[in-house]
Amino acid sequence: MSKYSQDVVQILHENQPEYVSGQYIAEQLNISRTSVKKIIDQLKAEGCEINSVNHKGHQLQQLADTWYPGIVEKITAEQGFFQETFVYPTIDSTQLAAKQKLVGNHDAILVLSNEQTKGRGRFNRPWDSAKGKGLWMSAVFRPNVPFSMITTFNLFMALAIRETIQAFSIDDVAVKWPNDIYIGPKKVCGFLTEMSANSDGIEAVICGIGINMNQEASDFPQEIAHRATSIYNHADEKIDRYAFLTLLLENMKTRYIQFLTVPFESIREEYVKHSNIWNRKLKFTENDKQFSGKAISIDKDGFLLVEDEQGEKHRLMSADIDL
Ligand code: BT5
Repeated sequence: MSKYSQDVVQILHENQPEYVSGQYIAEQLNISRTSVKKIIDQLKAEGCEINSVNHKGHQLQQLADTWYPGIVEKITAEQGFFQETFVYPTIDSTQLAAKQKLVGNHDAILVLSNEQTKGRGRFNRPWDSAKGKGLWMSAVFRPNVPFSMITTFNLFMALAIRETIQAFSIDDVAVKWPNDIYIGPKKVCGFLTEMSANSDGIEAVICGIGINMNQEASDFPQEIAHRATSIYNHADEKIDRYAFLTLLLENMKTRYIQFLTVPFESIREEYVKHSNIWNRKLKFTENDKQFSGKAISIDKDGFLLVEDEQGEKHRLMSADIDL
């Protein structure tokens, strides 16, 4: 996409819901009206809904299912949390990119891509990251905290993600400790937290988040179709990716400040209330060990306390749980 089409999208977006004349856009960008018309046609072809009316101009109704860097940067600039934002149409993995970007600076960084060709979950499992359907992002944080605190980072982020999805879903959204967000019996989001550290302490925390926003049930690959869902499947209308991103970043910022300033204890009740693992038999896989049991509680460090079928207690830092 040319620089001018980015500029045109931005002008239309800034003026939404007003009509903007071709003449005005041409003057702003110092290009001809014919070029403006061509760019508008191209934006329509890639999926932007734009009303064009003679003698009135162009009115943006809806952006295409893609990330326009200028608009994402405007959102992050207004928020003032991330110093650097990188937006890609396609990339292997935002998590890999974020790890490369964090070297040699101290910035909070946001990496977004419209598609990932090698999205990964934990243990290198593939993460389906279809083009234009979801939010595939990695956020680099720079907390100046002791190592021992990092175990609770995930829990604060889980609440930020859950409440954002809930704002767009008509059905209940729940956290599945430690890394998933569910709607009913299906996974709508998976996230992971990785850390980079040196002898001075934590250098960065890199949070990779995959959220299924607008998939239809038939969009998921067969292997995961029975256990994956999107927010759209639980909403009255298509999810506006920019409104979603704006709210998510806001909630992440709030929860991050909370993580830095208050202990997990103060959000534990809220976390427990929104978790879907209580009062049911669960199957746990921790490393290579498997057992069935019940989740009892989450302790102050964010570890899950579990009782297996033999009555033995376990304190888990992480695990795979089958509901
Ligand atoms: C996770 O791993 O759930 C963490 C996923 C993190 C993905 C984000 S996207 C942006 C950033 N860049 C990356 O490369 N990664 C992060 P895990 O708990 O290991 O779950 C992986 C499992 O979820 C897979 O084995 C599938 O069964 C299932 N799965 C894969 N894609 C899915 C999808 N789109 N929706 C729901 N489930 C999916």
